[in-house]
Amino acid sequence: MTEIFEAIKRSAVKINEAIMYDDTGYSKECNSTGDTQLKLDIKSDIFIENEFKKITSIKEIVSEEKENKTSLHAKGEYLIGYDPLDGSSLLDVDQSVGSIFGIYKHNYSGKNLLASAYVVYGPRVELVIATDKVRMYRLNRKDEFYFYKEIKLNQKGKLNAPGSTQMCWSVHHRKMIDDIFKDGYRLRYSGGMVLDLHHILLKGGGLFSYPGTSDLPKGKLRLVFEVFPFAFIFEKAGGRSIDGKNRILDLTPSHPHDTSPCFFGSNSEIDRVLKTYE
Ligand code: P6P
Repeated sequence: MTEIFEAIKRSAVKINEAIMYDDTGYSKECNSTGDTQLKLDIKSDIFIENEFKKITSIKEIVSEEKENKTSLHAKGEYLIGYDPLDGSSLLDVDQSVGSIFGIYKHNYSGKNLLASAYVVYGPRVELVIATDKVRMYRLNRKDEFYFYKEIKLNQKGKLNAPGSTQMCWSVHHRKMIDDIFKDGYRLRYSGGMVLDLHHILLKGGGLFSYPGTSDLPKGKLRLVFEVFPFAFIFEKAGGRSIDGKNRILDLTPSHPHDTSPCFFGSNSEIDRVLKTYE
């Protein structure tokens, strides 16, 4: 699997340079969800696919930017689901964005997720890889990633990142979010999942929520490319991730682009969600 992480590092350097200096405008294409694609969405996806093509242990990949799976090497053992540039709609306001990767075997279910990783393109470029533990790396002046620290969550945090359209929240979800703020939690929400979850992970805990709402009953975030990889990371860091009732990693999507309501956090905050949603 090491060669996969090395490929992610190489693509991260190229994507970061493209973010810094290339055209942040829209292309004439749409992705499978009907979102108009940024030129950088397409470019990032190509960088990553070209790196993964070189690795014979990868059997198949599926990108958030493409409807269908791409077969690579018939004898490969790994399947990779990835979001090449999550939060790219924030690039025009110079907001940190990221790439997310899930490395699976057999199929794209939560129980078959072997490892995950994400890259944050911000003032620095930071890479987080979760296998047995969660390890964070930073990019140096020579475009090399060096180990910086292990990430661990406390039992309880101080940050609250409430996603989705508030006018579409259920009554019980709104009360839970309000109660958390009444307990003194700080609002930290950028609209970019990678930065918002990275923030909670590095600050030791809290709650990120993207619930089912009246406009999006199954939530907005995609299981294979976004939710499973971060659920794996939060659990390996000592936290948890649920859909309001079930453990996220116990879920099996019927389609790679399936979405799910999702909550990521420290144990204390996830217990609070379970009580609210039971
Ligand atoms: P909302 C970005 O478009 C994204 O997919 C995630 O990165 C982010 O967490 C979410 O959407 C934000 O959605 O509805 O809160 O603006």
